[in-house]
Amino acid sequence: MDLPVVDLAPFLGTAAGGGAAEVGEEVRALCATVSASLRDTGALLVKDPRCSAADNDRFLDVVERYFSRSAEAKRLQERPHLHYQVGVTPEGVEVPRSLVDKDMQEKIRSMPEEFQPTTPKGPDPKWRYMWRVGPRPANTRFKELNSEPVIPDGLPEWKETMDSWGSKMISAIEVVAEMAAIGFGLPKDAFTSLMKEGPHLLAPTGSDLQRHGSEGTVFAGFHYDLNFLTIHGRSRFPGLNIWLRNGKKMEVKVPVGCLLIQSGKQLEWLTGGECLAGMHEVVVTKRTLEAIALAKEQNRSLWRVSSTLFAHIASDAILKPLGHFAETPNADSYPPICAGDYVEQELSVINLKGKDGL
Ligand SMILES: O=C(O)CCC(=O)C(=O)O
Ligand SMILES: [Fe+2]
Repeated sequence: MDLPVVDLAPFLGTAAGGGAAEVGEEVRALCATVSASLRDTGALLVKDPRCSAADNDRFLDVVERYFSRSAEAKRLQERPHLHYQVGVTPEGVEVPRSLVDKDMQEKIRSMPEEFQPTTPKGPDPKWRYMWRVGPRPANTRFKELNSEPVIPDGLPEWKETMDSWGSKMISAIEVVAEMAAIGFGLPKDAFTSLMKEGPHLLAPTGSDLQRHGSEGTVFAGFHYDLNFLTIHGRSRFPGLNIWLRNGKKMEVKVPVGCLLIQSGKQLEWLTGGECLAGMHEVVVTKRTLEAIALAKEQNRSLWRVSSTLFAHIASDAILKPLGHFAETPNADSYPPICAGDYVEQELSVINLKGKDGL
């Protein structure tokens, strides 16, 4: 089974002209594909004419150059006292949920062996860079730490590249969120109205395949993302496995020029469990090894960079099953909670206050 690829162009044409009422048959069918794929696979591939493969490459090039600096040089951008909310997070800091969550470990043991995730032996050996995207609310109960963005020296294109890729990814997510809402039979802006001024983060990961390139190495241990929707451009090195709703494990192949969307826990909340947060892991696989061999042959960087962006529901907005999802049998499992409180609660489990999307 392959993930469907949905072209956002037809919807973009329609949306420019008006609301959901004017959405025609063809576009309505695309919206149904979006919601069905998020429900059945927790993921979706999209093509957004506003986000080109060249944009993705420009982003990967800059972040690759940054991660290939020495550990000491990168640590100049480390802000542990700000709980790594901005700047770089070194390898060995992020802890996969499957390492600390007993319920999750229980669930893993009950899975058929062929679909079990690779067991991480400790914290993730991946680096990450946190860059805030989009405006924040003037008045909020959840003021993010008052910290300036951290800009690495010697990369003059950094700020513009991060801001530009970040806002493109948010635009793509907003369209997916509108299409999903229509597909689920909700008003077009059911999700996007809650995303306004959310604490969105562009949070690329960087994994050193030179040092950690043997088959089975776990870069990101089995987990779900606690935000609303996650979007990634194509990575130059594959390795992402996702779990479908039917429990099967699937290796994701992102075609050139496509973006990968994954459902997070806040979407699960808003749909009363119709969509479950997609479980996933990043592991060095045979396909990663092939990509490593090719990169070596072509003298390219051996840093695996992801272009991950975590899109969030605004911290002061209430998470609860929306519209008809409030009537579903599972709705009681998703009581109303402020998105900011929910995020803090999740982070306390993995004991990394201030880290999003893990
Ligand atoms: O490195 C990646 O490709 C994705 C990592 C991931 O799942 C995450 O950052 O939440
Ligand atoms: Fe993730």
